[in-house]
Amino acid sequence: MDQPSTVQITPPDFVPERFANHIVRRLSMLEGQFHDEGAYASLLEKGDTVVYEVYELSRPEVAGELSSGISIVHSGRVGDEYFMTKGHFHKVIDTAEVYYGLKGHGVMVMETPEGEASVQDIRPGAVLYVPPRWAHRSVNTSDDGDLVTLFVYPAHAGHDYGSIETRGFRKIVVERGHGSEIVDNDRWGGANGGEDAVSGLR
Ligand code: PAN
Ligand code: ZN
Repeated sequence: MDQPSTVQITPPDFVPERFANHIVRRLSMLEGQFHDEGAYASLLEKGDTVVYEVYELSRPEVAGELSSGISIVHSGRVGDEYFMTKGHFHKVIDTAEVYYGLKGHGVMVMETPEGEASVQDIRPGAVLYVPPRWAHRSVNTSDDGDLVTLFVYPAHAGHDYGSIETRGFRKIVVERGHGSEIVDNDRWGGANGGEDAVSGLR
């Protein structure tokens, strides 16, 4: 039987080796996600920079278990759009997730297959509840520091990246001269556009 365990997730005692999985996602893995394709191509030409990293305490992927870890979205932009995670629905779509802000600031961009959208602030000390059925993507809106969060989700949830890879989220987060702004994603073709693309998830 597993024994209770403790892991230090913030400095000074953070030990990366304690985490089974270290996932590193580079710019090339986010192809097609940023709205300014020209800016994406020229940034990639300069180097395949690390956009975000995840240290995960993975557990067996069965109901009853919880997976947890820390997500670190680095600071940066592709054109006017902030660095962000790929984002996903959970494969078992009626599973929720909790995020806790540890460092930096940003937002969680969320949406349901039914067309609802929500964008919530993430700051140190904030507990963000992502209910069942809501796809989620974290975005670092700071120009000079990592966005670090703790996450916990049911270990059998799984990740479904497909529909997000195709059309992105309904909302994107950009810098237009006076801080971050949430605007419509043109790839969705309007407020109600694209519902067909996610109908397979219902
Ligand atoms: C998190 C995310 C993590 C990376 O563990 O997987 O922040 O984001 P992407 O999976 O979208 O690349 C989570 O939400 N797990 O369910
Ligand atoms: Zn998730």
